[in-house]
Amino acid sequence: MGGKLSADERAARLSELNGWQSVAGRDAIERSLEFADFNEAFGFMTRVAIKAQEMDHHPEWFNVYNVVRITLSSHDVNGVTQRDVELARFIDSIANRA
Ligand code: H2B
Repeated sequence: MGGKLSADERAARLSELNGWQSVAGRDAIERSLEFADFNEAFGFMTRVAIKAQEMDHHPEWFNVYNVVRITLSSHDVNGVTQRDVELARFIDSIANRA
């Protein structure tokens, strides 16, 4: 289970996601999200953290006040896998409710 997605598979999955793009020079995907304020941003991050812990699959992320920038990559294979797509889908599903 769970090897790196091929370039075609990755492009197909990216097109189904919301606002994700490939990272230049690295096999990873990223999305930036903007919230009303820090409280909403951190509430969102808390929900993602709980999901990441359940999945045992963790984001790389950067937060300044109301902005959260997330990079997803599977460190064990150094590339994008179905686990990253699953976490990205979860992030998309809660982003609009934040
Ligand atoms: N997160 C990500 N993004 N990639 C991994 O390979 C990974 C992880 N491995 N979270 C997990 C934790 C591993 O280190 C533990 C030991 O299961």
